[in-house]
Amino acid sequence: MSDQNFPTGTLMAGKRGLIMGVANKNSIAWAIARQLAAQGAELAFTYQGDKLLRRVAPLAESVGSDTLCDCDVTSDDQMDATFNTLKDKWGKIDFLVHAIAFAGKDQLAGSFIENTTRDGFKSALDISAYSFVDAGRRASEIMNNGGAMVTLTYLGSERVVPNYNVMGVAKAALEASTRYMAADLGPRGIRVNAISAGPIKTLAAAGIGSGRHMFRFNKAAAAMQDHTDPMGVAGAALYLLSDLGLSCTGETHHVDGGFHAIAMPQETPLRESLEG
Ligand code: NAD
Ligand code: 0WE
Repeated sequence: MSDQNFPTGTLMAGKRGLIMGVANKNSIAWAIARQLAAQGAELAFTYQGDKLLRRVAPLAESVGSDTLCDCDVTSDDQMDATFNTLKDKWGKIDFLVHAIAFAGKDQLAGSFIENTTRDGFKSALDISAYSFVDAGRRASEIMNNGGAMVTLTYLGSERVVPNYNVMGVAKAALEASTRYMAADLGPRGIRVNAISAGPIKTLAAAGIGSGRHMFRFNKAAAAMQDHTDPMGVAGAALYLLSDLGLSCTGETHHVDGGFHAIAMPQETPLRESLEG
């Protein structure tokens, strides 16, 4: 991250919301949480199991949050408990951040057509796409008119990225779900958008085959010839979740240094960086 000073202000003053998907300080959801907190938001967090509570609890505390819910999105009981907790504590909420994705490691390598199993497909789509529909429905039931939701997606939904495989299919479903959710909730003034981030070094991006090549290629081929800064993703989330985002809904907004806009990069920087 280029610097840790998230612009302060009052864009989110009086607004309350749930952040799903913080695993550690490198999580995209954590950059978003800090930016929202710096603009006055009151936050609640979910975490995936006891192992991550040790990491998430001190982060939550550092932004003044005392609401942490153990929530594996494949569990209806834990989803019920999470949203009941919010209802009991706050009554209403104003925003939801969804930054959750998972596919089995065996599904994220080699040939898509050969390696994608029925169970692998189901689980990737369940955790990475249905969970936004499910959380979005539950959130909408306690959301003030004028609220907003954001999810995180990746270009592998639109174009082929080697090894991203079934996750690309799940992200395509997530983006389509964003549009249908936007249509359903639009009449209530609730906006639903997705941010398509470029590659960022998080837990979810660690240990992927071809990771070094991917980060280097993305930097070289992006319009800005640099890595995606999570602060830019956090800034986009602030825009979409605050009243700055009025009338923007059903959108997939790219924050990737312009990588998505380039069909063919200039030869020189690409060759230098691929050889270097
Ligand atoms: P991360 O590992 O920090 O976050 C992923 C989160 O998903 C973790 O907190 C993990 O606990 C949670 N999760 C996975 N399975 C879950 C389940 N069954 N129930 C509840 N939570 C579960 O990594 P990140 O890169 O910050 O990922 C956040 C989002 O951003 C993901 O949707 C990812 O696809 C998306 N994204 C990441 C990148 C990147 O390069 N890092 C780029 C574009 C989009
Ligand atoms: O959405 C993601 C990654 C999501 C992800 C990561 C893992 C790693 C560990 C989902 N499931 C798992 N399962 C695991 O077992 N990104 C956008 C980051 C990412 O992942 C890639 C990428 C990029 C970019 C995988 C292959 C190619 C590119």
